[in-house]
Amino acid sequence: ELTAGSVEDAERRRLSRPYAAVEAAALARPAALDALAALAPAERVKVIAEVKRSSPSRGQLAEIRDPAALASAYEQGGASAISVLTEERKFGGSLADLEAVRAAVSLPVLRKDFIATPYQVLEARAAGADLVLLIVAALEQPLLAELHTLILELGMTPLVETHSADELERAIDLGAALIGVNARNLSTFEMDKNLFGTLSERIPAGTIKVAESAVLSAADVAHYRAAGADVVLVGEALVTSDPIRTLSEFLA
Ligand code: IGP
Repeated sequence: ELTAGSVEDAERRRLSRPYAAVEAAALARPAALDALAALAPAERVKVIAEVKRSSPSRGQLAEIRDPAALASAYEQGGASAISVLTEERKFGGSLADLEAVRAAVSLPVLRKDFIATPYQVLEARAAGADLVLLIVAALEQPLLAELHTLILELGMTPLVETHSADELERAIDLGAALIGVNARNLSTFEMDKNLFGTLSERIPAGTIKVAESAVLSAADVAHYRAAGADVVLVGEALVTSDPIRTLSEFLA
């Protein structure tokens, strides 16, 4: 039986897992799934569906008792990949959520977190992630480049998140194949639904373009699609509704 204490103990053991052990676990995983193939531009927009309990801007969004069941619903509803928030303090997520989702679906899975160290990238692969988010605003260019390279070396796909023309230039300098534009400013939480359209024309041909955040309706999906999005990343709208029905509206 799991008590609060035993969960904390498990967490402490996990956090203290030495680098070499995490690296060994990462290398022992079956190969990562090909996320670029899964998200490749197609006649229809694609959806990355997010398992998201809470956020600092919106508080608790949903009580997700079974992240694996939610992810299976996303898969059944036609999502092309699953994003799992693993940040614990503000988003209520965990690597355990990611592992549970990985075991439940055959779609590529994204570790969504504030990644700032190689250790976290290894943890992602050890938990079964196929993609890892890199937030340009949070990383100096040399560290961003180092993490980008490590993700590729582990056979995973970096999703490089931007929120300005300067950040987009830095993502392009990396040679990123999958670039996101987040409508939400992560410092002020301000939302700009038109930012994607402003930046997307500067994204080089051959790059997969992801519009992140502020997708609440089929009209929002159409708005991003018209502005050139290959993929939309959706959290709140899915966890606060019947996800299969909402996905069918978004993908109609
Ligand atoms: C999903 P929304 O508005 O659909 O719930 O947003 C996703 O874009 C958002 O969770 C997100 C995020 C992030 C969260 C985008 N970038 C970086 C944490 C960290």
